[in-house]
Amino acid sequence: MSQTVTKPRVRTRPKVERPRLHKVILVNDDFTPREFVVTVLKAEFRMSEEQAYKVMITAHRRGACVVAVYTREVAEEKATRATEAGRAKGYPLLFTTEPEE
Ligand code: TYC
Repeated sequence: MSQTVTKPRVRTRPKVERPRLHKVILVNDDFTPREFVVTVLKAEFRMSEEQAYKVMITAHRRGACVVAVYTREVAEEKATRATEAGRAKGYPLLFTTEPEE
């Protein structure tokens, strides 16, 4: 006796998840000159003078400020380069990264 086996007609949709984004955070310190922070923000994060000043002054007043959001690799690369720019001048300027919720 022949049997017909019918597949359940349920489509499985492959789950394609977007990569989690990571924040680059500028941390305040008491030594790095304000103008240098602005210069680094403009160079590394392609910000205008006005945007860079706002981010710098927010970090200065509140202790830290989110600069931008990227994929993990790009966020880490930019944070490292920007931190290194400060270190090259002897400043303790620090950029960190953290995953977005
Ligand atoms: N607080 C520094 C000053 O008064 C300026 C500064 C701002 C340094 C933001 C770091 O992330 C920073 N010279």
